[in-house]
Amino acid sequence: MARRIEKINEGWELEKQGEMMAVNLPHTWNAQDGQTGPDMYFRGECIYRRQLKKPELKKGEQVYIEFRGVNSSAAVRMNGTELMCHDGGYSTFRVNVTDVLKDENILEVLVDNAPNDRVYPQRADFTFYGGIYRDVYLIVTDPSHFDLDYYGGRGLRITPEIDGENAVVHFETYSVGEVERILVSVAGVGETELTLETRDGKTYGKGSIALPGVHRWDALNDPYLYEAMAVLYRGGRAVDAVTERFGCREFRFDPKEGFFLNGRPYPLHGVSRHQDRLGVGNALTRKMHEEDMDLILSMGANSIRLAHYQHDQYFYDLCDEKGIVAWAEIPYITVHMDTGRENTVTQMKELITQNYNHASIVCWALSNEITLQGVTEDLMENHRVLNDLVHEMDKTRVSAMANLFLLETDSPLVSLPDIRGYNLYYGWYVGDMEDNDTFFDEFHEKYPDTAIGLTEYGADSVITLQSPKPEKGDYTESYQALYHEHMLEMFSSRPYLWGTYVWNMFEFAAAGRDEAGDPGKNHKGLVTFDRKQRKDAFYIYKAWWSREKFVHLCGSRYHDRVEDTTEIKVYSNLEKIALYVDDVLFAEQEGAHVFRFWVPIHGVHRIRAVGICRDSGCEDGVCKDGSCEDRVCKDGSYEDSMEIAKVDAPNPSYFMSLDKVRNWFDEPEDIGDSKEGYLSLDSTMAEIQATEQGAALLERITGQMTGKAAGGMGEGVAIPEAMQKIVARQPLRKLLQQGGMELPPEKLQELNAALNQIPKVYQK
Ligand code: GCB
Repeated sequence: MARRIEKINEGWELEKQGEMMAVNLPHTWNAQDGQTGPDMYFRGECIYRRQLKKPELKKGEQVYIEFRGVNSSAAVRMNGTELMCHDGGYSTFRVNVTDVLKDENILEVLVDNAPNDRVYPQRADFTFYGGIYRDVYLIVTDPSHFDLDYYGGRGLRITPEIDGENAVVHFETYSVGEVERILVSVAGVGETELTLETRDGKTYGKGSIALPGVHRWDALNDPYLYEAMAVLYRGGRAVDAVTERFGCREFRFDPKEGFFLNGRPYPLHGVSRHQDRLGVGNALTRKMHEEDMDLILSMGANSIRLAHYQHDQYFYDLCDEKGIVAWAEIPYITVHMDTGRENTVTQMKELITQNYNHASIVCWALSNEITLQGVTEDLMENHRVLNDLVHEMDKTRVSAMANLFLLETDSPLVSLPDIRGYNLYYGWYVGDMEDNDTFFDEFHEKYPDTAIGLTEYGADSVITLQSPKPEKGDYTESYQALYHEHMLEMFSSRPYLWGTYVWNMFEFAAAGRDEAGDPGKNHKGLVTFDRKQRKDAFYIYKAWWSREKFVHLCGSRYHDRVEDTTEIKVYSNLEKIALYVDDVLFAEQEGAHVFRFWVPIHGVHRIRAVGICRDSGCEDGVCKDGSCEDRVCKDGSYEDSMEIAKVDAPNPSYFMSLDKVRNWFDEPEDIGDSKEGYLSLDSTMAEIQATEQGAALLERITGQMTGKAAGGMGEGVAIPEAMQKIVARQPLRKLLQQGGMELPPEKLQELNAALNQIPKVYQK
């Protein structure tokens, strides 16, 4: 009865710039050049071509080709006839090819990832890999079938409604062709026949099934899914069927107490995920999706922001199955285009239609950092349209937005969606880590009735870079770890935050970037781009979030150490750590999450940290009676070890070339002498701004600087009033460095000398 579905990933030919090559799908033509930056990757049109034998068809049967993701635009041709065009690189679309089918056919897909002013994304901090990078299927259906033409959906919408211990599940079906009846069943529960109504050649079915004693989808605790099947009958026969899983859960966002799931507080401990990986681009296999999910779960996260676009259906399926609470969004990002509204609407309709039944998804996000170039009336209107669309299409979830840190908290845009989040990078691009705390304290005080979350935060690190004196902007694994230690502490005392999302779980390609000697990538990942190395920061999250007991020694890649006494830092979710140096007990420490030891070194040392489990029956890391939750400690194996060595000179591979970033062991640049009582490069922005001449000088400099921040994303940005407080505390010298202004020493001296002509004014 069911439709016939065949995956047609094999045997394609790619025509790229006049050259032909044989490829299998999923495929991207930017797997290499999209990851090496800066900005050199091929963006243009290529053609994928494949022969297709006509399947055996019974009378009236329809043939569709289903594409699960083609970036960014696609035109589908069969035997030279163009059948459809699709704009948007992240959603499913289908094309009905029945009328043009011959015995032997040529299927051609013209794929284009060239820049334009119509399709989002156009400007963002990630690579827009071109290609047919997700699966392609051939579908044969009866002339009567669940609708395959409506925004890539599956023709079945499932809406559970919970009332205490019980639930009612509402079903809506959309179908075409002659329909006699539609039966819907929930496995192990029951069956119902839908009420049908036919309008404009389509049949709409409606009905409900009661679930007494409903088994809730309770995220990681119990991600229970029901399975529903809808069967369409014609002429007394079942001719088409679809199955979908669904989950029953209640959730809400409380401005004071954060996120609630099934009536209980369930703070969302999240990470963001970009889908690509090293050498593969966005053309992932299922195994790769599974590996990503396993890494996220093993760190203890319970929520994922699936940024910045619709992800593979398979990944939302994994979220449902594993119990992850998911944030879904469209790639309406960075810079608003007056000519792009239609595309935002289509992408949102596709996102919701295709993903409505996923229990994991709790919100539909309208945009990300869309106000980089300010808030215009057209931008506002675009958001109103999207917000209304979300509410019209889905009464069970909320609309959301991820705001740029520069967006004033009193902007009407901030209060437009149901829930809101800010992307904050204090402690990385601007300001200090503590500015994150202040931001939320002030926001919460000013808007106590508004639910607020942290939709992005992070710091870059390249795994080889190490420092005993980590500093913002040094790209070391050490600074990244410190930064995240702070953020976790900060969250722990702000229970009103509905969720927090690390940017990013994985390193990803950002062709516009050129940082830390590894161009084309964003290095904020807690895990490397190839998924092979977990950075130290990964383990501070595990220490706070995961119940799987472990001990992790930080700095295992910081082998050669110049300091006489070195810091040995341990992350663990156990309460007591014993540290051994060269197999002799050095010290024991009780605490939580972070354990710091200061160890004098000379020569080569073996460092071993042993976690001591306090569960009943356990003693000194040994679970005597096997009562530990995962029983691992019964053999005392909560431990980690590493080797370090005292050396005379710093190992140059631990730091970046000096022209890129200053390091802990560098002398500060010689900026010439500075007169007391006069401004200098070490004066704070506030001190400089307080003088008329200083302010004028600053205006010239900062104008050049903002364009350089965040891989060029900052072009055309003005720093609004709200930011000034944070900027004001920074010495100019530091700001120049962090803003990416690499001034040669003579320029620095010149600038310092100019400032040194200006007397300081008294400042409170
Ligand atoms: C952001 C953007 C994200 C960037 C990130 C960064 O705020 O939303 O796309 O990758 O900053 O690393 O700068």
